[in-house]
Order: sequence, then C-alpha cells, then structure tokens
Amino acid sequence: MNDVPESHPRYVSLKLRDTIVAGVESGVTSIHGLMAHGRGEAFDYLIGEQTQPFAMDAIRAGAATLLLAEHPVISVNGNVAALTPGELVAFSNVLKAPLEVNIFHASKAREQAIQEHLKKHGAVHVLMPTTEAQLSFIDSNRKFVHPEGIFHADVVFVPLEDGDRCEALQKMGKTVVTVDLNPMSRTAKQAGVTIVDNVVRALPLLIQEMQRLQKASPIVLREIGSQYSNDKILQAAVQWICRER
Ligand code: PTJ
Repeated sequence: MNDVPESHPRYVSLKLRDTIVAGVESGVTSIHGLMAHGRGEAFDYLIGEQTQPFAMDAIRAGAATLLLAEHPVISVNGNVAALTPGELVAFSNVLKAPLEVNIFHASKAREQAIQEHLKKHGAVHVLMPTTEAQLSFIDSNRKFVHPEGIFHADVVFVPLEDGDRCEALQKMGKTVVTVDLNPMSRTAKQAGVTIVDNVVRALPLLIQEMQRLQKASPIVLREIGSQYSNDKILQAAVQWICRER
C-alpha cells in the first residue's frame, strides 16, 4: 500500500482491504469475496478489532477439538487464501493436516490459483476438489471434495464458511470448527466451535494454542471440549456487540 501512511488510524484495516483486492486481481479471491470482506469489516468494527475473551475461549476449544481429531482437514476458500496463506501452511504443518481447496463460487481457474498461491507460501501438497467424492445434503460447488480430505475427515476447519455446507458436514457426522466475525450467521450457529474474530488475528492464536496444548493428554483435551458451549460463546459475542458505548 503506497498511498496510506502507517500512522493512519485505519492502516491495518486498509491494508487488509488491499490484500483482498490483490486476491481478486490475482484470481485467488472471488469478486463476491469483496462483499463478504466488507461484511466482516463491519462486524470487526463492532467487536473492537481485537480478539475478545469469547474468541480466546473458542480458540482453546477449537485447538483441543482439532488435536483430538483422527483425520482433521483445513478447508481453504478464496478469501482465506488471500488473507492468510502463510498461516494456513503453518497451521497445516503444526496440525499435520492437509489443506483442501473448496470454494463456493465455482471456478476451475480460481481453484488452481489458490493451490499455486498456497504452494508459493510453502505448501507441499494441496488437496483439490474431485467429482469422485461428493458431500450429501448440499447442491452447491462446495459438495465436490477430495476422497482423502474433507470426505474422509472427522473434524473440518472451515473459516468464512457458508451455512449450507456447515450444516451438510454436521449431518454427515463431522465436527466443524469455524472462524466467523458474525456471531449471528447460520454458520456460527451451526458449527461445533465458532471463533468470532478476524481470521487474520485468529489463525496465529490458534496455531499458538495448538502448540501449547500439543503435549496435553486426551483427557485434558476432552475436558476442554466438554466445558465449552458454543451457544454461550455466541451469546457473549452478541452481548459484547450490543454493549453500551
Ligand atoms: O472463495 P469462495 O468462492 O468459496 O467464496 C468465499 C466467500 C467468503 C465469498 C463465500 O464463502 C461467501 O459468500 O461467504 P459469506 O456467506 O458471505 O460469509 C462470509 C462470512 O465470513 C460472513 O459472516 C462475514 O462476516 C465473515 N467474514 C468476512 N471476512 C472475515 C469474516 N470472518 C472472519 N474473518 C474475516 N476476515
């Protein structure tokens, strides 16, 4: 970004806007991704553009859930690929889980662009959608998955998800951990763990938390999961948004 000085009070937010615009220009992000990003910006403004305690609690539960998983998979769409490519690769290495490209707005070219973008940031292997394996209960492009990836997974990390696939994954018996700045979205309500935070802040914290919990016993991890209530976390987020200012 050349025209906005670092001292600008909205610098971080404007820099993220530039990153998502660059994502569209390079063919990684859908044009619709700009609208999704704007929606996210509005909610981020309302939560104070900082990671709040309800997000930290969800990050802890999300880390425990992912560490307990037998076949965790990280689903990547055009927005997340543009905003956090390096973090996604680091996350995949720490969790020892594959990255899988899965997009809502169908485009073979964009799927390829996302795969190449992740590889440029250090990913060795990126799973791609196939027609061999399809999710039930869903009609959109997101039903096309990889047989050894999302199709086989018991826990799926799906940041900036659409509610339909979240519901389909749950119906197929999979646990969903999501990141969504809108605590009222269908995804936020459907997921097992919803981190109400900006993905650019949440991912590094989730990686840190997984590293911290990596040596914890399954009993400790299960205990973290059993004490967690997604409904309460979403309520806390809504109350925080509606607080008196
Ligand atoms: O690459 P594709 O084709 O898979 O498309 C990706 C988008 C994000 C465009 C697509 O999944 C979509 O349309 O999503 P929605 O239904 O608009 O939902 C996006 C959700 O993510 C909204 O609830 C936003 O508030 C939220 N969101 C947007 N930006 C961020 C975010 N949450 C966390 N961090 C963000 N940076």
